[in-house]
Order: sequence, then C-alpha cells, then structure tokens
Amino acid sequence: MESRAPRIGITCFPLIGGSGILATALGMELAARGHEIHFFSHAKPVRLDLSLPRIHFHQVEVGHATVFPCPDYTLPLAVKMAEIGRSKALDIFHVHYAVPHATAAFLATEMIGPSAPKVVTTLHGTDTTLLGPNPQYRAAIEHALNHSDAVTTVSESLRAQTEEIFRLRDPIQVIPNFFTPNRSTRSRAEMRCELGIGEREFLILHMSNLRGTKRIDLLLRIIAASSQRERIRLLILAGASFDPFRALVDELGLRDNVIVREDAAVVEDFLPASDAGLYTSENESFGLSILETLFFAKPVIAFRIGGIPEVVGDAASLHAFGDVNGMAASVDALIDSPGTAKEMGQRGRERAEKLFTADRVVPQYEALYRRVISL
Ligand code: GMT
Repeated sequence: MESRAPRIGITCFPLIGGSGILATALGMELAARGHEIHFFSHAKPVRLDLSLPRIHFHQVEVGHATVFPCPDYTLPLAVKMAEIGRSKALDIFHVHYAVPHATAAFLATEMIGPSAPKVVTTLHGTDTTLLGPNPQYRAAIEHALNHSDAVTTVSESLRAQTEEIFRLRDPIQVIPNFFTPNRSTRSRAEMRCELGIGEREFLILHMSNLRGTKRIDLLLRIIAASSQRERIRLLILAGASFDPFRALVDELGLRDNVIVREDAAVVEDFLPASDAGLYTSENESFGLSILETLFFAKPVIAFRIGGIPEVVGDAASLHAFGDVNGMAASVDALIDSPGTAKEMGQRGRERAEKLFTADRVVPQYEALYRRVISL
C-alpha cells in the first residue's frame, strides 16, 4: 500500500443541503490531513473555501447547448471525473448520492479502465426514501450501489431502510455526519439586536431547505399552539424561498412571530442568538441542522423519526410524528424553565462533542479509503 495520503475526488450537490455541506466539510478536513481533494459539481459548493491548500474544484457544465432536447448532467460529470481521475491519478471517487453521482462514477471508471479510482458512495437519504421506491430510478440506484467498492450511510436507520429496499451485494457501513463549528462573527447580543429580539422573547431556530419533508406547516402550527406564543419569535434559516408558506403564516396570525432569512450560509452567527431548535421533518436520515444546534448547546425539540434519535440520544425532547400539541407543550416547558433548557442544551453539546466531531468521524472515512484501495 502506498504511504502517501490517498487522492480523493468528491462529487456532491453544491447548494444548501446537508449532503453538500457534509461533503464539503469532509473534503476540507481531508485536505487539512494531507490529502489532495478534487471537488466535482455544477457550481462551487457554498461552504467550500478554495483558498485552502490541496483543495481543487472542477466545475461541470450542464449540457444545455447540446443536440438533445433535455439538459444532461450525468454524462458531462462522468467525462469530467474520468478526465481528472486519470490526469491526477486519483485513488478514490467519493460520491455523495447514488444518482446521478455514483452512476457517473461508474461510467468514469469504465472510461478510465484498470487504473481507475475505487468508488465510495455515501447515501444521505433521498436515494433510499424518495427515489428508491420509484421504478424510474430503482434499478439505476441498485446498479450504482452494487458497482461501488463501498457504500456508507449516515445513520443506522438509513442503513436498515436501504438494505430493505435494495438487493445489495455487500453490507453497508454506517459513518455518521460530523460538524466543526466556525467562530461566530456576531455575539448573541449583537445578533438579537440585529434581529429585533426583545430581552424576554424566546428565539426558536429552524434551519432547513424547506422541502416538503421538513413539514413547515407543522412547524408553524406548533408555534401557533404554544400558550406562550406572544413571547416566541421563530427564526427560519431557509435554503429556499419561503413564499409558499406566507399564506399559512397569515392564517395562523404569526406574522409578528416569524423571521425568515433566505441567504444565511453562516449558521454560526445565528445559533448563539437562539434559545432552542425546533425540527419537524417527517423523514430525516440524520439531521445535520440538529447536530449544528446541539454543538451550540441549544435544546432541541423534534419528531422521533429516521436517524434523529441516533443523533440526539436522550439529549433532546422527542415526540411521536405529528404530535403538534406535545411539541408545543415542550416549547412552553423550555420557556418556563430556563434551567431545564440549559441542562438539556449542555447534554446535547456533550453528546455532539463525544460522537460527532471531525476527529472522530474523518478517520473512519480514511480507514475505509485505505481498505478499498487495498481490495
Ligand atoms: O433534506 C435535506 O436537508 C437535504 C439532504 C441532502 O441530501 O442534502 O439531507 C440529507 O442529508 C443530510 C446529510 O447527511 C442529512 O442530515 C439529512 O437528514 C438528509 N435529509 C433527509 O433524509 C430528508
């Protein structure tokens, strides 16, 4: 086995969303540990710092100007991965999402031939939960997974779901997500002042891409059901337009409660200002935003679904899916009892620092890379 650090190509989605954020953080951590890292995507991943040593980014043009009636991404991506994989002698393609990324990796390795990089595929959820049951995608995902040299999921829950849905050749390895908080650029007081949060007000934070599975309707209904709603401000850091939810905000009379920021990539500026995190997904393989909230010692209230219990353990208030009144009661309890809120937040931070740091998780990927290279 070679003694130099393996050279890794990372393929991910670039926009605000847990998989791209995790892939970006992983690439930057690996670069700091001496690996040459080559990112492939159709745009620069939002949190990627191109000034760091050993970080390279290869932008893939979506095939708009071709003879085809529909734009194509998979083939230009595969060609770019093959070109760089060969010229930079990459050891690994680590792709985040099976379709189209693992499919592109498969094509790229076929183009390169025997010296091709090994393929590690990390599943983040959608391949299994949304696309897996879809007959238009199922066979392609199964093919991509069975032609990967290793497949990982970000939680035990996603592993079990994936092995139930697909017929896989090899067992899946679970490697959880991690988070490394950056320094906040604003103090709690500065940010609360900027957001217009009064001293007696309780600031609840929700961070998500607002997709259907995040159940923003339930998020708003919980605030509306709280007996303390006049003291609550709900800050939504949104990875998409909030416009579709404005009518419900008005219907529930929450216009004065809700603050939305659609361009907030720096979560570290907002987390210290908050008093709790509220997450209402009906489906969540892990919940990277929940982990980010735990790292800032903020108590979390969420539904007991998917991988969330693995992330929070007993350091959060979990409820059966859809229990709006139970969630509202938990919000009220945190407002009424700052001591309990503080203690829950501290337990959450201890758990996050014990299980989900880069120092604990990144070596698991490095060990996996070394194992597949030696296959
Ligand atoms: O749903 C999202 O937030 C986006 C999605 C993604 O693929 O970017 O997130 C998935 O991957 C994250 C990182 O592993 C997980 O923390 C999320 O739980 C997961 N989302 C779902 O399973 C719905």
